[in-house]
Formats: sequence, structure tokens, C-alpha cells
Amino acid sequence: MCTVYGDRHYRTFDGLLFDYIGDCKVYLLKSSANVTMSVTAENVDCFESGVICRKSLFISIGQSIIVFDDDSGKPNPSSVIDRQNVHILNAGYFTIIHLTQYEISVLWDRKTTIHIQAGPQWQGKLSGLCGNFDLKTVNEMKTPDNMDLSTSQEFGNSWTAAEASHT
Ligand SMILES: [Ca+2]
Repeated sequence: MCTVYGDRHYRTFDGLLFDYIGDCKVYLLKSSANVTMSVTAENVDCFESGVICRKSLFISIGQSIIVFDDDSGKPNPSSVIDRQNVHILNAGYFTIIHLTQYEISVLWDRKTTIHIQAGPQWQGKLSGLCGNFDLKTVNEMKTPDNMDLSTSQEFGNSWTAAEASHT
């Protein structure tokens, strides 16, 4: 399981713990297999106070684009959801998104904690801030071009998605 929590804490599938401070949307998961898949998250400064109260969550897989940009646990109406393969349920404090066909589950507390589970079919086929899921902890910090990095801040910056939060 990969876990992201608070405004900067990350734990990869392979168990690397690191901090990354950034304002932009970042790739938690990106598939390097033949299925196009990504999970991105962005810190939200809800009260313009500098305090991060929530993350926005974006899941793209197959034909679906699922956007959570508030704390309701309901996807933004602009989302495109393949209901055959995407199941969203709210259970207690968590919103759970099961991508059943793809063996991926995302658990989000509608605040800043996101857990991602991926089935064994994804081992060694992922990249992003959740790491490559090859069961080795030492090789996590790689750029999208598969270059090794020495600091978590460089690692995080390398996985920034195009849109920044400051507009
Ligand atoms: Ca690894």
C-alpha cells in the first residue's frame, strides 16, 4: 500500500518514507504498462491561511476521469465514469474508489490522507511518488525519464503535473 498524508508525507509501495513540499499537482501513480492510468493529487489551501486542509484527487484510467475537488466524497460532475469498472462508495470518514478491473483501490479520508492499493499485476510497472512497486526500497526516487535522484525534493519536483495550484 502507498500512503500520502498531511501536506508533505509519503510512503511508497516499497516502504520508502519521505517528505516532499510542493504546491503543484503531483503524480502519485503513473502506469508504465499498457493501460493508461494515473492518480494525481494537489494540496488545497482551503482558507488561504497557508494551512493545507485537503487534497484534490484525480484518477484517470481507461475511459474514466474521476475528479474529487471538494470534501463531499462525490466526484465533480465533470467526471467521466465507466460505472462497469469504477465503484465509488463512502464509508465513514473514507471515500473508497475501487477500480475493480484494474485491481486498484484508492481510500481517501476527504482530507489529506490517501491510501492506494494495487494488485500484483502492477509490480514493477508503476512510477510516480508512490514508487515503482518492485518490492525494493532503494530504487524509488526516479524521474519520469528513469534517472536516479538523490533528494526527495528533486524527486517530488520531477513528478509535478502541468497545472500549478496558484492561479
Ligand atoms: Ca522500488
